[in-house]
Amino acid sequence: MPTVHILDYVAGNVRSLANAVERLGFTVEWIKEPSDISKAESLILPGVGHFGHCLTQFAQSGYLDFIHEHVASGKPFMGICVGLQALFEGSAEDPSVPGLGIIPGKLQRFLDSDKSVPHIGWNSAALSEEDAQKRGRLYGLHNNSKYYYVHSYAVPYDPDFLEDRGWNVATATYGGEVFVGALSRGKVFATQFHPEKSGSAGLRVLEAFLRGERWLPYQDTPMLSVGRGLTKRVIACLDVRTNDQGDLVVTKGDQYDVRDRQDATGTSIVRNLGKPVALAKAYYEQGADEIIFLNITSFRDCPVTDLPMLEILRRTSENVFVPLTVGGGIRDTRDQDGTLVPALDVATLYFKSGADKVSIGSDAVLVVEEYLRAGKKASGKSAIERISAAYGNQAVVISVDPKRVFVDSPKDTSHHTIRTQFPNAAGQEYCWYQCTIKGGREGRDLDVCQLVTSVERLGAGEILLNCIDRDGSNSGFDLELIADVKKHVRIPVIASSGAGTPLHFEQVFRSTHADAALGAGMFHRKEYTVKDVKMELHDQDVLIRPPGS
Ligand code: 1PR
Repeated sequence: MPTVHILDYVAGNVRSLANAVERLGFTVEWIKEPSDISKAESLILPGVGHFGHCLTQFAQSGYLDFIHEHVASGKPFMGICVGLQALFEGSAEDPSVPGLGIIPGKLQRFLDSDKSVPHIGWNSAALSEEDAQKRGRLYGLHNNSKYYYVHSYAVPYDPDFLEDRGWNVATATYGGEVFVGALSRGKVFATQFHPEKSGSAGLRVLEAFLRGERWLPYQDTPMLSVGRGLTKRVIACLDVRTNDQGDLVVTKGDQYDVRDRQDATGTSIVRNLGKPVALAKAYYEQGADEIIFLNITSFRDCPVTDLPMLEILRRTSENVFVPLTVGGGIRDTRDQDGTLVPALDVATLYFKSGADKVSIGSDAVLVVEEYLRAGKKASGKSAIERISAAYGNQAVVISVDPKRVFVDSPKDTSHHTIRTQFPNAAGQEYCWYQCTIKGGREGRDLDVCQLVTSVERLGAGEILLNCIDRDGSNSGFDLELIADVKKHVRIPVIASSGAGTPLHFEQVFRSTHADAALGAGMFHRKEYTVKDVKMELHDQDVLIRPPGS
């Protein structure tokens, strides 16, 4: 089997890239030290996280000269995400650290006045229509396909600047900004998106690079025609726990209660809706844009010894080429022998097993309480801060488990209230959203706005916004909660809890600015597929990634 070399500098999920390369029939050799680069015929430089951190690591470990040499020799080279950014002269993310300088220009941060930053999700990488028709598909890129991006900094697209220097450029549009999605000159190819996380469209691009197929014939739209820009994401969520027989199963609660009453004996049993790896694969094939696994009883177990959960990730990432998030138990923890295991090490275990993001629930609430007690002074020691410093804030999702607390008037509480269209039985029209920990078992004196604004400052990259009142209800998302949270943060928000039909997804995207929406029960019970949701959204003119693309 032909071999490709991948530079492994221990930043995030390189396992998925290796899985994708192997799936395409190529063998991976890891570059462990600079001189290994001389042996490489085809070299991939993956990258996630912080520009300055990555480039400093390359420089200190002596990689820069070898990368320059490889590129100059005219051998195939592919840069992915920060691997693309590294080719430029520098980035506003860390102006003190120079890039490789192979391409003139610098990266700028996206403006967040009109949109969420980081830019997370599926967007285009399109050549001009004229170029596409004249030359074909650059490394298999298709103007109608969507690819998975996750970054806050980008190369602004300046028409002709790069083309005049011999680069072919595919662009993407985010809000009013047009930026470089992919570019190539000679045998250098670089993508701002992650091909290994971009479903079959991404695998086609990776395969074309590995086979050295720089231009593939132009293809008319083989699938649903979609517009340019960032799509809304449809996510499938799998709540995982051990059932009464000791098997790890996907379960689903009603307002977080996952036990069914059993007949005659009256014993309650954990609802078993299927096997995690098989369900994740099925949702991927139906067109899910992301998969989330939540280990919902992690507060009882020690995740470091929770090998089955790691195994679920490893096996899923062999077949599922969209982003995987894992949550449950991401916090400083004690191993069975009493050794303290920092949250960063727990997260690292998950990243190495195939996770792209980790989701933090209970620990985020406790950290924010401490942060507020300290007069909004960050300690620098929390799991959020440490993991985002090491892996980038896009890798840190905060899962929020709120429930409504009704009051007669906003004056009756110090918390941020909303006036709801759904008063309670006592006729109270105001409510605040109370944060809970331990899977909703313990309410805290903290409201959702305090939580989300604080975690954004501490370095979180995304909010997974559940709602205990709506969970498992099939009655639709809590639009009031979602709209309110979106007003308070710039980072993306995933709407969760209550989805019962495809129309609920249309509703949440139409009436709030949610960036993504998640379903669980309706998919697990096989009432609807992810594809059903996407087709409904497409029919209603909501921009999506076409299922099966
Ligand atoms: O606190 O960091 O250890 O993380 C624990 C994680 O487990 C948290 O993200 C928390 O939300 C989750 N969790 C804990 N207990 C439960 C439970 O159900 N008993 N599940 C639980 C939360 C909520 C959603 C659910 C949506 C959509 N699940 O993920 O999938 O509500 O459901 P629907 O579409 O069927 O309505 P930590």
